[in-house]
Amino acid sequence: MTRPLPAPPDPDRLAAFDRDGYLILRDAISPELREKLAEASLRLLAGDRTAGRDRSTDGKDGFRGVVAMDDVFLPLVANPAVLPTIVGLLSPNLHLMSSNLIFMPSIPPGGKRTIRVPARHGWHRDMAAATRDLGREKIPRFAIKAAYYLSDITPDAGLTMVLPGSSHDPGPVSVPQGAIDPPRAITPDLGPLDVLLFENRTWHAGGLNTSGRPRLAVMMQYGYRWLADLDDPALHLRERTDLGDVERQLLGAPDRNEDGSVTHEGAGARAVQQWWDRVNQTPAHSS
Ligand SMILES: O=C(O)CCC(=O)C(=O)O
Repeated sequence: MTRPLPAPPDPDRLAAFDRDGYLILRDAISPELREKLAEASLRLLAGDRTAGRDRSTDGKDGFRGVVAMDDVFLPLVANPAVLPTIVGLLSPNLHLMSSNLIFMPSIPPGGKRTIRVPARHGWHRDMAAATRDLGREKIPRFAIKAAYYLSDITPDAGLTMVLPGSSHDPGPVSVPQGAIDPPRAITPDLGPLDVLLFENRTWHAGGLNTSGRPRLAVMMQYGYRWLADLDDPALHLRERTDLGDVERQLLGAPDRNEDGSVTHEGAGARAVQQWWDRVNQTPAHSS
């Protein structure tokens, strides 16, 4: 399947991500898609499905692997407004490690919380298991999340907070006593159609949602193909004729020939590599 080629990533934005550990890409989805994504998310959450369900503390709910649960999420897999920047920051040898729907309820006035309190402030880097195995000084940029927010965006909506520049700081993050956020933490200035990119080393936390409405987000996490999926395998999606080779790679196509025989390591990255070569003649950036 051929689709129009997107613009190459802006080098200044790649440099800003290297420096800050996060980046906002404006107008990454259309209002129509956003509405459909929100509807599909609420449908899933209203159902009794347990496979991939991710319920946690303080009423948080969600799913891992939503791209395999409703086709509405599929346009996010290789979103042309986002993928060039992700490839520019990682390499073409990547796949989608997770598509994670997160429902965060609003905290009622005076409501008790168990996280995002001084004793458990909730600031973290992603990929804790890799950090345990390798040590926090040695963790490189492994993966990038593209976070889309599907509910009303207001200052009290509880968007993800980030600590600018913290991808270079092994931590632990320093939060003053009695507080729940480090002093330079920010809530990114996002519009409804924007996407927030941040990497595994960026210190971040879900903000406090006191808006009176649930906060809905979908986080698409892209990482190198040699990192394990966090979602259940979506083998059926790779058979779909309405998806292209780029999507198939991102959905986990292995290093195999068309007849199923084994080919050389990394061959499964050919689709994004060829796409990237056409999008951008400069070599993929690595950090
Ligand atoms: O829900 C959020 O805003 C934060 C989510 C988060 O911390 C994560 O995905 O690692």
